[in-house]
Amino acid sequence: MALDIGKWVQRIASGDARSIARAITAIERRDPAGVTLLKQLFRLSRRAQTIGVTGPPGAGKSTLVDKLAVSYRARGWRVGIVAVDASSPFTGGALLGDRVRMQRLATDTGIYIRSMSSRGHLGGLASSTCDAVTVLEAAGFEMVLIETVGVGQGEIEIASLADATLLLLVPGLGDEVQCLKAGVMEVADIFVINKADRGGVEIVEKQVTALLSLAKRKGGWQPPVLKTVATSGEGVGELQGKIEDFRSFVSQGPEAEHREREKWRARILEMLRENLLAQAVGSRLDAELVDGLALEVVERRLDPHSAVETLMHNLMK
Ligand SMILES: Nc1nc2c(ncn2[C@@H]2O[C@H](COP(=O)(O)OP(=O)(O)OP(=O)(O)O)[C@@H](O)[C@H]2O)c(=O)[nH]1
Ligand SMILES: [Mg+2]
Repeated sequence: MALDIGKWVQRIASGDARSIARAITAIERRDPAGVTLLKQLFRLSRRAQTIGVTGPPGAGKSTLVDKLAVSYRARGWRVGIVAVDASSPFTGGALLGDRVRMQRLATDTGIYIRSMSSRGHLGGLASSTCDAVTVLEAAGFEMVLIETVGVGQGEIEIASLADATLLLLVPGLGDEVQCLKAGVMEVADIFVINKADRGGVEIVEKQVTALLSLAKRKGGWQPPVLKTVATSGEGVGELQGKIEDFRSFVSQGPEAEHREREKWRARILEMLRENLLAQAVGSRLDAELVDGLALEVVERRLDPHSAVETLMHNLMK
């Protein structure tokens, strides 16, 4: 059946959940219709506030995101949730958990939940997530919560694209806190120690505070370290207060005007990079040549830099 883009756009704008779901599926599949759709949706969309929630598997991200969503909803906001790879292989039952919460929240059209797989995004996971946010913005959602497992670089990048990024930690992480500082520590605006009802909270708190005191933040924002019990909602109100504080800090900062432009600049260049690569790999790049070069690199007859030079030369011809 031929798709009427105009009708599709209209239905999304009216908030129709099935049309939104189809749009996000088209984005995930890199369906060309998805791009046509996105162009029209972008002009309709009004910027939503985005909050990235990241952290290790099972830290309580979904539970906290639900609590935040319900609370923002109670303030009259329409809230979208994008959970990237909600069914992490580490925690198994997460998918079932997501179904249960979808049932609970699905009766309210002011809340929309969507899971996206982190696998198989040719065009880049961050791009797909940004596009999904555009769809939700066009559908009138004013707040979008983005949940990612803070493991891969791509996931960390997504969380860092949000207006505010929360990093969830839990007691008993031990040495993992040390590992985390490599990538996620830098992008987190607010640190949340969840499962504060469990023992060992002070230890994580000390570790995080110690790490934070070493890093001087750009713009002078000192990321707060908060404690929550996502299951009971304890500390969630305070967390929302800090999110608000951070937002006003950013909006009053000297780089406030540039921030948005810089964000889009980086996004556009990243999209260009993805496009150029897709084009090269798709049509003009000789797969056999790449295989041959890879083999030469394996056998140490060629270094990877020279291999790329050969490919560039080949593409420019
Ligand atoms: N005791 C305690 N349990 C919690 C808390 N928050 C979440 N949990 C439980 O921890 C488990 C994992 O919670 P999720 O919200 O699914 O965690 P997640 O970080 O989204 O997990 P993945 O998406 O699979 O990485 C669930 O059984 C929750 O009920 C908390 O504050 N205290
Ligand atoms: Mg989850």
